Amino acid sequence: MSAECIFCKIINKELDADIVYEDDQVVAFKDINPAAPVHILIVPRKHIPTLLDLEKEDAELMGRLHLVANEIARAFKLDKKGYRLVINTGPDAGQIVFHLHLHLLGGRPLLQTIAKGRGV
Ligand code: DGP
Repeated sequence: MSAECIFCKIINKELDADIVYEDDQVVAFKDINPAAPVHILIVPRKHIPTLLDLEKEDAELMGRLHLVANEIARAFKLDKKGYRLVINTGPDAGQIVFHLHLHLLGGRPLLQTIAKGRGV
């Protein structure tokens, strides 16, 4: 855990968030500034700043994050029409919170672009 990290604070319940899923390795909560009707952030409890900081030992954890995404997608009834996962990595991608997270977006047709922003 990192003392200054807002997602670590959410994970440790020091900061409020609308948590929709948690287990021993993963926590998921609604994005404070949603870009789609369903916009959930899926985060590992382990503080990994960016995808570039992944280590070999994190391979299984990355798989779990994706399985959790499917579970949440089904719970929010996105499994028929689908959803998008986005991982912003570093400043050029617009990453603002340096604790690895998957954006799960769905509930409306998303533009055929991989760009970040309101049109994701
Ligand atoms: P990014 O680092 O750009 O991949 O996105 C970070 C996202 O985190 C952004 O969409 C807004 C969201 N966010 C930032 N601070 C908070 C917070 O305190 N609570 C919640 N629920 N979401 C936050």
